[in-house]
Amino acid sequence: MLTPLLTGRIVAHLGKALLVENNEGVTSRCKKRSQLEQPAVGDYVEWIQTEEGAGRVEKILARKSLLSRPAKNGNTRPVAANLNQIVVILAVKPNIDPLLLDQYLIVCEFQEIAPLIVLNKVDLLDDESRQRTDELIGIYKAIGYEIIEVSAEEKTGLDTLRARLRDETSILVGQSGVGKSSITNALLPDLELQTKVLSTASGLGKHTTTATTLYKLPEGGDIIDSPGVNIFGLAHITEKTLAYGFREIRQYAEQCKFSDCMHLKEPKCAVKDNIDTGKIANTRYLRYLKLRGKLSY
Ligand SMILES: Nc1nc2c(ncn2[C@@H]2O[C@H](COP(=O)(O)OP(=O)(O)OP(=O)(O)O)[C@@H](O)[C@H]2O)c(=O)[nH]1
Ligand SMILES: [Mg+2]
Ligand SMILES: [Zn+2]
Repeated sequence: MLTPLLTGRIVAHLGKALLVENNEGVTSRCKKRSQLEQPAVGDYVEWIQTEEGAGRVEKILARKSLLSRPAKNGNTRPVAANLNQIVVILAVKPNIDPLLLDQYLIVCEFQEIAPLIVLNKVDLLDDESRQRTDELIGIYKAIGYEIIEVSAEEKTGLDTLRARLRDETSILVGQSGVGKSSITNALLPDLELQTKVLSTASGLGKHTTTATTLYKLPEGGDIIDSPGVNIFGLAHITEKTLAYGFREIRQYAEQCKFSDCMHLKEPKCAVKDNIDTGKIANTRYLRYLKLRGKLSY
């Protein structure tokens, strides 16, 4: 019997199994054809049904973008496909890790995926942490990054966030515990329902953020909740190209005397000059050096 090819989208990656949602919003637990490359959440696919609620992914349709993370032996593993926004979640607790923040932003710059920074747990801010946080996020605002303040707990700032997520496909990233799942929950009134659908299909019995999962927003658009690990490193980025990932460094690099200036000790370096004028934050420059050191190692 000839089984018809169906279209669908991968909405969760559960280790061995993939959850594929069809055009009617029904999910099936699928394997992939053995020769097929690794699919990612967000991929549009062609698949066939092999039994009730189960199937096999046959083909991955052309991707608009792909976010990967480093895997064993210098390989990369796809995390999410067809994104157009990366939402970096910061929180008062755990402490903000600016080096990790910069790494996420570097990936956004290289992949030309729009970044959005969200500061969660603002309900926990006191005078001292407010001042410390303002100093840090002020640096990012000054170079054009948008920062939205929310509290998933007290449900503040969520309308502003909703407006920025509408009609986009966004992945939420950040350290474990910053509140990615809590924000996802707060944005989805029917998350319980969506979770149930996924849990039944996955057979896991409960929702867990060990799996990257895509949810549909009621206003339109999708958000992908991912596990809180450092999910993407600096794959494909070299010492020579790193400066491109720091937008303010990139801006001044054009004015350096040498076109291959690394902004270290070269004469007439516009980057170093603008650290002195305060146009480039020294803390960002120091992290550029630190990451550069890591890449050369
Ligand atoms: N006070 C406060 N606590 C929050 C807020 N948002 C989340 N939390 C708490 O922070 C903890 C971690 O939240 P999660 O949503 O599980 O964090 P996550 O980023 O999904 O973590 P991983 O799945 O491990 O990556 C939970 O105990 C939440 O209740 C907030 O706005 N304010
Ligand atoms: Mg989570
Ligand atoms: Zn320079």
